[in-house]
Formats: sequence, C-alpha cells, structure tokens
Amino acid sequence: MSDGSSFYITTPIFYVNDVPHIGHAYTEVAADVLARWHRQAGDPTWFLTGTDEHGQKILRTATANGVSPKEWADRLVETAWQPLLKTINISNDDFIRTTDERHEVNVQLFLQRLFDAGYIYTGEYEGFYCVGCEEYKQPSDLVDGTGQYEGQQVCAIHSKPVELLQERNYFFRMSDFTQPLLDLYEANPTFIQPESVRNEIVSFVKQGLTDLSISRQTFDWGIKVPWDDTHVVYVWFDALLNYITAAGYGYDDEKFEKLWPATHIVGKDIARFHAVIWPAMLMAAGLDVPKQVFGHGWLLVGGEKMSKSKLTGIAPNQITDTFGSDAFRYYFMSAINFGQDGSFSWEDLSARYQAELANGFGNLASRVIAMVNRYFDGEIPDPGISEGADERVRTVERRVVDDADEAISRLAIHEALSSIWELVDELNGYITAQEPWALAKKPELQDRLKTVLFTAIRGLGTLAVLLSPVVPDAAAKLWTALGGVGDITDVALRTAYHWETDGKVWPLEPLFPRIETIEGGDGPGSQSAPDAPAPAPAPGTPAASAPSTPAAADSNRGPESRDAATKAPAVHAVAPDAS
Ligand code: ME8
Repeated sequence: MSDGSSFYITTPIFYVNDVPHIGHAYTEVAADVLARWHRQAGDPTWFLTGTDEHGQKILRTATANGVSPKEWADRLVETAWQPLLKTINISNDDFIRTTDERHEVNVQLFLQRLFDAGYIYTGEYEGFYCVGCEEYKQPSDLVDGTGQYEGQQVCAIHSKPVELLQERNYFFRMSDFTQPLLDLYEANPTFIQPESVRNEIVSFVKQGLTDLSISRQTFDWGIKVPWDDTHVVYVWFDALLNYITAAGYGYDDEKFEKLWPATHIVGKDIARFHAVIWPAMLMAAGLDVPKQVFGHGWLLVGGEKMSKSKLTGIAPNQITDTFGSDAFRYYFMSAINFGQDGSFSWEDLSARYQAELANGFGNLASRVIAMVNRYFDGEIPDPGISEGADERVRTVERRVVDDADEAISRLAIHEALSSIWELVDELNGYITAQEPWALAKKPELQDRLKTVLFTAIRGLGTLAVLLSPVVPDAAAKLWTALGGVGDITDVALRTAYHWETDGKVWPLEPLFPRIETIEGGDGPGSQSAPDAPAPAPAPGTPAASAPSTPAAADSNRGPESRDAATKAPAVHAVAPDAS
C-alpha cells in the first residue's frame, strides 16, 4: 500500500474560535524545524498545518459575535491563523481547512466505508460534555470548580462547567480495537513519544476502550452524516481525517501512497485522540496507522497550561515584534526540552537572546567576517599548515553534524541545538585562543593568520547550514556574507561541512542586534480580540541592561506569577553593536 518513503509531518489543526497564542506557535515552529531539516537533508518532505472549523465551540463563538460560523472561520483564518505562519516563518506545503470541499467530501467517503464495513451503529449516550475540549468527559476528568463555578464540577483542562448531554447518536465500534492498539504499541515502541505520554496512553487503553459517539444531532455546524442528514459528524472524527484528506485520500491515490503515513506533532493534551481514536479509525478503514505521534509538553504560565480561556495567552507577535522570528524560533526550541513542559519568561528570553544569539553566535560571525575584510580585503585566504587546534575544529564540525542529525531523527530538537552550539562554543574558544588580531600584527605569522581565519570561516558556513532550519533568516544573511554558493536551503545538510563559497566575504550587519530591556515596563497582558491585534510592547525608560549570561537550560523552571509572564517588559532594539 503506502510506500512511506516521504517525511510527511503535521501539526494539529487549530480551532478558529480564537486567535493563536505562543502555544500554537510553539507546535508550528517545532514541526517547521523538523520539516526544514528533512527537506534540506534531501528527504522528500511534506508539511501540513491548518484549521479545525466545525463543532459547537466555533458555532457558539460565531453566534455570540453575530456572524455565521463560516464567516467567523473565514475571518479568523485570514486575519489570524494564516498571518501567524508569516510571523514565525513557517514553511508549510499545504494548509487544510475542515470546511474545504476536498475534506468534507472525503470525510463522508471514509464514514460511509466504515458504515458499510459494519463499524457503525446507532445508540444512546448520556454524559458530561466539555465544549472547550469538544469531548465527553468521565467523572475522573472533572474537578471542583472555584470562583464563579464554586460548587460545580468543571473540566480539569478548561476550568469551566461541563454540560450533561443525552443524545441518540451513531457510534464507532472503537472497543474492537483495544487489543489491536495494544499490539501496535508493543510492536512499535516509538509509535507514541515521549515515554511519559506513551505510558499514560498504554495504561488508558489497557483499561479497555468503549465505543465512541461520532455524530451530533442538536446542532448542524458540521459535515452531514452521509446516510442520515439529521446528524453532523463529531468534530474530532471530522478533524482527525484532515491528515489523510489533505494527502489525497479519496481523490489522488498516487499522492496518498507517496505521503501517507505521517508523523504527527501534537500537544500532550490531544495525544490520546491521535494515538488511540485515530489509529483505531484507520485500522477500521484498512489504512496504515501513522508513523509516530509525538505529544510535546505545555508552555506553562503560573504553573498551569497557558491558555486563552484562562486569559494567560501571549500573542506571538508580542515577541517577534521586538526579538524577531528567528529569536522566537530559537528560544522555544532550545530553552525547552521537546517533550517536557516549560515556563516562558521574558527574562529568560532576553537573557538567552543576548548571551546565545547576539553574543555567542552573532558576534562570532561579525568578528570573523570583519577580520577577513580587514586583513585580506574580503578574500577568504588559503590555509597554511594545520595545527592541532585547527584539526580539532574540523573534527567538532563533523561530529556535530552527525549528532544533530541523529537527535533530529528522534525529534529531540533541543539536543540537536545543543550539539550545534558545541560548534559555536568551539569556534569562540578557538578565536580567543588563536588571537588572530595579534597574529595580524606580525608579518612572519601571516600563514598562521590565514589558517585560523580559513578554519573559522569554514566552521561558520557549517553553522549557517545547520542553523538554517531553526533561524532561517539569520542563516541566509550569514550565507550571503560568506559568499555561499547557491541558496542555503539547497546545501545538503548531512554533509554541511562540504559547503562551498565563491571565495569572498561581504560585510555583515549584526545578525541579532542588541535589545535593551526596561524593567517594570507595562506591556500588553492577555490576548486581544482578533480584529485588534496586540500592540507591540511600548518602549519605555529608564533603561536597564539586559542580562549577559544565559539562564541555565531548565525546562522545569518554577512557576512565575501570571502577570510576570504575560506582561511584556518594555523593550526596544538599540543601534547595532559595532563589534
Ligand atoms: O485541540 N503549550 O485545537 P486547539 C503548548 N482542533 N502547546 C499548546 C498550548 C500550550 N500552552 N496551548 C495550545 C485542538 N497548544 C484541535 C486539534 S487535530 C486533528 C485537532 C497547542 O486549537 C498544542 O499543539 O485547541 C495543542 O495540542 C494544540 O495547540 C491545541 O490546539
């Protein structure tokens, strides 16, 4: 059936009831880094993202805003979700909306096939439904409400009351798949990652699955059940199918065979839908299950999952307007172990920006290129005889390429970045130890100076190629300054150290200009409405210098107060550092 030769990677399709926050952007960036990495390594790659537009949650939001759900979805996709992809420089190959015809028609086809195969029956259901999750909840999923919901049972994720529903619906025989799923998890131990998510799901399935209600009758914002148009398809059943309807299922067999199965990057909150319901649906339809489901951790605010419903959402452009999209991408990929939770803080972002991007990487690039310009009029010198230190740089260069690629194959993006940073540190140590500025003063050491700058330039080019999937804009600028041949995204990543230059460097503006953080600034707090994007943090006074040392890599940082995390400090870019 499917040849599975492609690297087909997906994000969840996001609900359009509201605008994106940095949690959604985090998933997008992670999937994008993986997609860019594989693409640049020469693997046939396809990256899908999109929006989830049906269901009660969207219907209620649209109604509350006095428009039809389709009008609402169109507005949000156009003004918020598509622009997000530009804000954080996402290289998706496709964008699916569940209101696309290619999706709606083929959801019906899929459902009809399951119905014809006997996997669907009519039944009664009574249970507690959380509209925020779009899911029936078990009593164990509920907690005691606080504040205005004191005395009521609320959803543990949304902290809002659940609704008691009693409906006559169509059911999917999911219980048939308890054992096949357990067999799948055992035969393919990396099917669900990371280990913590896998363990939770395996123990959940071991308790035995119940059948799943897959239609709703009390509202009509959804895809009609093909044999009974008084029902619409349950929003999760509809949404999960996006991964195959976008890949050609039902209308382009060749494309589908080439792409499917996919690697799904999702937040751990929805890993169960992807690792239980989704493979069960696929098995019932006789299709391959996904290659892998990776449930990443949550961005926390005040120790809780950052979320719009709790007003702790931070708009991605609050960060990118000041720090830029590269810094956004680098920060979230390096500061949080992919798979674990992490707390966002403005202080940590500023500190890492300054120490790692501006000083560690950007300054290294500027200095080396400036020296080639100054001492050799921009011509990259031919090296003389190599010494141990030069060999060592070359060895590190090769090793980190392999190590980073190996880490990416395990989706350990943070590990790939720490490997790459070994080369940044090695090159900085090399320049400090070799003191090319001192060599330049002694004509008899010209050959040594040539070797040192040649070695440093080679290392910088390798860094540019390796960092291109993470900080694409900065990498492309550096590439141009190094006289890199062709487009950097065409340079084979797994042999990055073979990169080619036309032999001449060009002046390089600072890749990461210095940014001043002003303590006590009163930046925007929670999310704004979709038609009124959050303003950029306002410049303010007095200035306090940004911390100069990196915060320890710590994905389990203690909770900050909500205010501290959601309020941006007042920050502004200052004139480029001339060093
Ligand atoms: O669940 N930290 O959509 P959704 C990290 N439509 N990631 C976060 C996050 C946080 N605090 N908050 C959200 C849905 N996310 C369904 C998906 S797929 C067939 C249907 C990210 O808009 C994370 O990826 O509620 C999470 O899984 C997703 O947004 C939920 O997005």
